[in-house]
Amino acid sequence: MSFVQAAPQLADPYRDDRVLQSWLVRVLPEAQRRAAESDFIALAAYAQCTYARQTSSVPGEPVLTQWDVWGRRVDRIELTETWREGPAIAAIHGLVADGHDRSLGEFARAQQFAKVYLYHAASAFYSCPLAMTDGVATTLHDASNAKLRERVLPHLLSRDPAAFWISGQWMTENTGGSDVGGSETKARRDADGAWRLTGRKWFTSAINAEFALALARPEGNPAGADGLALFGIETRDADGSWNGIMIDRLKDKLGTRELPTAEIHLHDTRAELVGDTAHGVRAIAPVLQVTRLWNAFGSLSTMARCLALTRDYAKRRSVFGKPLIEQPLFADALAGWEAEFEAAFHLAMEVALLLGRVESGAGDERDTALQRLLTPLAKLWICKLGVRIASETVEAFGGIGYLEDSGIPLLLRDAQVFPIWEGSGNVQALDFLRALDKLGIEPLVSATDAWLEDAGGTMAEMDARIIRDAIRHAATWLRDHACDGDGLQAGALRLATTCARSIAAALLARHAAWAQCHQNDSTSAKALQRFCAHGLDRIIEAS
Ligand code: MFK
Repeated sequence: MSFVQAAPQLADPYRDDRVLQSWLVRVLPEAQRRAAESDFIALAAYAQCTYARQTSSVPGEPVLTQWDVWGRRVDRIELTETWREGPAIAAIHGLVADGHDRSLGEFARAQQFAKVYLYHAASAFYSCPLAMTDGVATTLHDASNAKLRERVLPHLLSRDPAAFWISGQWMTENTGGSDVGGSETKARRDADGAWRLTGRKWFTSAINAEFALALARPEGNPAGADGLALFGIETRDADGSWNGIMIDRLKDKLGTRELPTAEIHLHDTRAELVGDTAHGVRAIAPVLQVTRLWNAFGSLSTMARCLALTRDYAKRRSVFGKPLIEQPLFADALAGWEAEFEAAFHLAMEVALLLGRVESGAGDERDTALQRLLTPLAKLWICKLGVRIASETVEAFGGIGYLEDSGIPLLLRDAQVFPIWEGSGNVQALDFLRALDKLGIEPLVSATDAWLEDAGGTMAEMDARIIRDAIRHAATWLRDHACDGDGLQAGALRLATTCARSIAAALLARHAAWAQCHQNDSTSAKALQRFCAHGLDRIIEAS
């Protein structure tokens, strides 16, 4: 028989992930880590199970049936197998609940996002509604409508699959997803004082959700973002029929194809005010902050999957007399991507830690500022990096990587959603400017110094200097452009990328020093050198 190439095998996403394992030991208190370990192991096993399913069958897609055989409008959606499994996996392993579990203290978010990292690549984007559910729960904690809060929150945070609800977030309309102030959906009060929404929502992902938050403009309110109010909607009536919602069609997307994303019309849909009759964009901001962190973790999870498959394949694939992994050029390229991934991992995890610290009350003003500043940076840089690493993965597999039934093209198509979902890279860069305007860049400069201080003498002096210089260059550039609105906007992406990479490098340096000292492992230190050699400073690319 002629030669047949051995297919790659997916290593254990928990036990065989050096970066995750080392981070868990350094950061999570031992008792908490041991308590969460059965969930980590189960989520990794589930990932291997869905990978086997994915590579042995054609992936399904949701199916919308608008009319039944008798001519009744039903808008019924059939979900794929992985989606039908989603509620039980999410509830039992606390993928949303952990982040809001005060008994986990300041590490609640860190534990939650370690699980999200393990689950996302297995989830066929069931992680999307979980991200929105998490963001909506975060918003509802502070909702002044206590009745709504007390009725809905227990469902969103339930660990019981039978009681668990997912939530959508309906912001984007035909007018667009970035400039939300142009939204056209109207809100009016009916005779008995209940709010009714009418309009068209254009990108409603997970339309099977039991609940949604939506922006709409109460009658008489002014145009623009401030005239919008935030509403909560239970999507179904008590008899299971839709609450004034018509599904026009499911979107035909490049990726995320198991995720039912719909165009819908609202016709007098019953809704409840979350709080104020205006300032809805401000009210929905916590949803954006949380889902943007989920985006970063989704991208990280995809990168981890890409790199694990590439590494395994490179051991099985022999060319020009030896395995690919032993070919110096291939090994060098892979080490470069692994270094980028590792730095990204430490940035995302730091944001998760900061969020947990702030929400649990353990954080101070500096933590609050850092969490606000680092969220758009993590979303921006990590989501773009995911696309590049997925693209390199396709290339590493050569012709097979270009074939659908290898499962590899799916990684690239799915990765492409991260820079778009919940605001493009440019929107994140502008959000970073918005945050800098309120908080200044000093928290980033002093935090970078502190992390490098923690890294101490174990790191190369040259790398420490490169990192310090890059973040200071960003601060100088910002000061020089303070009175130049157009220049500031034009350079926002370069500024944000410089800051993201400098901070990721400082965080990797801190971890590398710890791993060298406590685990006698210099792999992270080598990754740091490699990452710094790629360059941190994107501002110099200007003009
Ligand atoms: C897996 C899924 C697959 C499905 C495919 C997905 C395809 C993509 C579908 C989409 O449409 S995704 C796009 C979703 N849209 C977004 O993520 C929104 C993007 N736009 C923004 O993020 C804008 O910055 C935003 C609408 C939030 C605000 O812009 P505005 O209208 O110019 O408002 P403004 O005045 O800057 O901010 C209003 C208030 O919110 C301010 O508070 P104050 O009134 O107290 O001053 C801001 O400080 C506050 N705010 C804005 N962004 C914030 C924030 N607060 C905290 N954190 C933030 N990030």
